[in-house]
Amino acid sequence: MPMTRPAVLVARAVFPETVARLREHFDVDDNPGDVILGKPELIARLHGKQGAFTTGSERIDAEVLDANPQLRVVCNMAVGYNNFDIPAFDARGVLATNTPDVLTETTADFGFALMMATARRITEAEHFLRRGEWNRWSYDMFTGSDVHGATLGILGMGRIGQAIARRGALGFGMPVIYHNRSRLPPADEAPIGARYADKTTLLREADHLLLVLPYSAASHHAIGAAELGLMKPSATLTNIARGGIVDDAALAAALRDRRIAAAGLDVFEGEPAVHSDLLALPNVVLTPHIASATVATRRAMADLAADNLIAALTGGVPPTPINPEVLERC
Ligand code: 8YV
Repeated sequence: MPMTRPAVLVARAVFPETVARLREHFDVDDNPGDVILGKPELIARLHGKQGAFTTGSERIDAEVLDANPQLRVVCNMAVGYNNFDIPAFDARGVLATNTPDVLTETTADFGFALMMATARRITEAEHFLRRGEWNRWSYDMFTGSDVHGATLGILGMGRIGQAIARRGALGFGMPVIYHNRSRLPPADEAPIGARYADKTTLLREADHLLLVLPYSAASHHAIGAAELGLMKPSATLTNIARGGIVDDAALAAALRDRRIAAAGLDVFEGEPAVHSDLLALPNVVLTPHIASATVATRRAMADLAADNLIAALTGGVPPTPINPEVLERC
């Protein structure tokens, strides 16, 4: 009698090689047309599936899990997992996995690039040139603020935050100040000269502030009008973490009134929609959630999500579980 293979859903289009690899182990229901599945379609497509390969766009909550009690594991192709209701996973013994580490350096490169583009007004200047408005040099044309030697502020000092701090301290001679739920051990602070501070001090002292903290109810609108009001008028703010950490309407008002100099945003509240006030402003660099988007890193993320799915459903040890305590029930 042939053994029945587990069935899995690959919720979004991914590398054909990843799907082919999953087909070696599973009956795969994939989504090559990359249709975004609303909750009813997601629930329906998960029927009969033991596993799922998801991205940040699929919300997996109690309703989805209860409608699919056969589901044993959901593997996110992302390090962030605010699209998962982890207590609901825990309560039902469903394993959740993510893709840490493989995207750290790539995401840090992008965060630094976005901060530099923001400080040096690169996209604003490019739009000016493309509009055909460049007809002479002038002493103050697109003057921005220096990155080298400026104070780099980091809110959320996890793996990506530390990778950005290394770039700033070692490559650009930036004093680094940070705030995080927990302070780094001295051995991690010392090589980059990172100084731990309370959030108010961080906001007051940073010349370039980068947000690299996970989204949760606690970090919702961690940067709003009051926080922006503490920042230097010459400061920049860069968000590569998650939409919702910044109050986008308050940020747009602060940028419009030049209460801070500029912002770089890769993530937005309610993305892919972008607040219309932000779209109208010149002093904000806007990118469509691409911080991890290099070919090699997206491939590594897909491979790691697939490794997790295969291990979880074939008796192996998933490399990067979020809630390992449920593993024995998987
Ligand atoms: C993903 C991300 O591209 O890993 C994360 O948390 O934000 C990005 O790298 C996105 O979440 C799609 O899954």
